[in-house]
Formats: sequence, structure tokens, C-alpha cells
Amino acid sequence: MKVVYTPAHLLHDPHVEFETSTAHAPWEHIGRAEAIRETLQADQQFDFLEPSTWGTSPIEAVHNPGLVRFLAEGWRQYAAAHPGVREVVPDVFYRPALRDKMSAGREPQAINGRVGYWCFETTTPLTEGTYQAALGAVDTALTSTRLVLDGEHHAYGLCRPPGHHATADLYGGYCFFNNAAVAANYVATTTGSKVTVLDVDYHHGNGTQQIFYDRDDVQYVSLHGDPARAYPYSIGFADETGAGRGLGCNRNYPLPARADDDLFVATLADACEQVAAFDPALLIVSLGLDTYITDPICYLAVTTEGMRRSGAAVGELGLPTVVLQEGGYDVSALGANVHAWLSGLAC
Ligand code: OKP
Ligand code: ZN
Repeated sequence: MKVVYTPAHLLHDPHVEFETSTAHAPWEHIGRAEAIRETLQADQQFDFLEPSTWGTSPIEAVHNPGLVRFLAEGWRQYAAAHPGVREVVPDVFYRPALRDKMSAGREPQAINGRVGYWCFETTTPLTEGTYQAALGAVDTALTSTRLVLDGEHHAYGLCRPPGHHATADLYGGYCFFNNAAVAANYVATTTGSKVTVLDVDYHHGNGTQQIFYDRDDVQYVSLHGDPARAYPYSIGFADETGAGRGLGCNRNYPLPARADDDLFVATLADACEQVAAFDPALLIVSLGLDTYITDPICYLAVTTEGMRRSGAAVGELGLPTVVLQEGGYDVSALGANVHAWLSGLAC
């Protein structure tokens, strides 16, 4: 199987994450992608290549160009106003309700206002190299997708930073650009055929759901921790099924605490029936390994064998499949879990 990887992710190297009212070492760090790279490189079955450069137009086909501009210049503007700052986190958030009964707001010019206008939470630091790393993750997603469009049955994009929490207009949840959504939109708009994004990360991909919610050419299907208790808390419920033309093209499977291999794989089989019924020409998997039993920020209980079974269940769909890396925070098991999932897929 071809693996697309770029060292550009090393440029996104935050040292602190503000979460649950504390500052701690980031869960999302460079060691994650390096652990996956090392494990896959040790197996001859995986054939590594670097992505080509795609520029910002496929990104702006999905994201607000204002968000792209902010991510390109925000760190520099912040560093000029606040010399010595290493990572940028908003301290004020633009909430539409601030302007109830007034006309729509405009993007602030002052940098502290600007960062809170484009970011929705505090765990996603913007650093000097973040924009270049985020572009590299999109390039990785698009290059893996191109390989599958050109005839590879499967390809894996080792994207970092992840993407599925980024909405059309907002970044957050460790995500800047929505790698899977950019790739799915690229396929749908350039080939005219239907695409499914199947999201097996522990967290609901609120960004991917939002981007495609009113569309009938891209289906979004997600298994995740119940948003009644799991991040992102406000989205990912089973009754969110799409809107307008997209009604019926969004499917959520919230899972109970401690869901084990059998429950996860049985739910995935149901989800795969929805995928088969939609009949896409190509499948994009948002692969998170944070469903793992010892993941530090999740409450599911999937084992490495459950990862292999999950990959095999997706492989049984028989679809051309692009697998894109999202979360997974037990770094000691991350390489083995990705390896197990991909081996199940390709078996
Ligand atoms: C990214 B991915 C909860 C804070 C959650 C963000 C988690 C982002 C996960 N108190 N922080 O889906 O793995
Ligand atoms: Zn996750």
C-alpha cells in the first residue's frame, strides 16, 4: 500500500494546550506522526512517497478564504503585537449572539479579536510553522486521493495536523484545514461522482458534517463517543441526518462508554450498510485510533485486534479507499494500531 508522508508536519510543534482550565503538554504532538511513520516504514508492504504541492484553491473550494488568509498571516501579526509569544490561543471569542438584533459582524482588525473570530476553542495553538504544516496535511490528503483516482485500490495519507473538526469558517479541535473534506470535495467536483467520508475517530467530525450537511453528492457517516459526554459536545447526535438536498446523507452513530470490539465492529457493519446503499465511487476514511482502550482522552475500549477487524469490515465494501489520519493519543500503541487497521483493510 502506498503511504503519503511529509516532514512538513514537524513545523507544527506546540508546547502547551489549554484544556479543562489547565495548561498542559499537548496530546496532539509531532511524536504521534513519527511513531506511525516508524512502524509502517519497518514493513516492506508500505511504500512511502512525499505529496505534491496543491496550493490553496482546493482548500478555498471548502473553506472561507478569510480563514485561509488568517492562518497564513495570523501568527506573524500576533508575534509583532506580542513579541516573545510562542503559540497563539484566543482569549476572546466572537459569538454571533453578541450582536443579537444587530447586523452581522465583521472580521476584527486587531489580532486578539481576529484569532477569536476564526477559532472556536482553546486547545489548538497556532505556531510559527502551523500554516505550512496544515498545507502539508492537505497536500498529503489530495496526493493520496489522486493515487486512488489513478488506480490504486487503497492509499494511506499520514496527515498531521488532523482535520475533521475544522468547519468551513472555523479552526479548532487540533484541526486547521479539513483534510478529508477538501479531498472529498475535490473528488465530487472533479469527477462528478458520489463520495462517502466514513469517520471512525473517537470524536465526532463536526467540521466534515457541517461542510457537507446540505449536499447529496458527499455522504458523511460517523461512529464516535456520545456527544452527550464527549467532545465536541454539541454536535454528532443520531437525529442529525442532513438538510435540504442532503437530507438522509448524514448518519451519526454515538457509542456508549466502554464500547468494546464486538459492539464497535457491529456498529461499523451497520454504518457500512449505509455506505453501500449510498453507492459512492470512492470512500475516504477519517481514521482515528483514539477509540483504543488505553487512549488517554477517550472512553471506548477497542483493542488492536478490533482495529484490524474494523479495517477488514471497511475492506469488505470493496470500494477504492483513501485512508486519512485523524486522532489517536496513546503513542505507545499508535503505530501498531494504524498498522493493524490498514492490514485489515488490505487483507
Ligand atoms: C481531535 B481528534 C475536552 C477538550 C478536547 C480537543 C480534542 C480534539 C480531538 N475537554 N480537546 O478528533 O482526535
Ligand atoms: Zn479524535
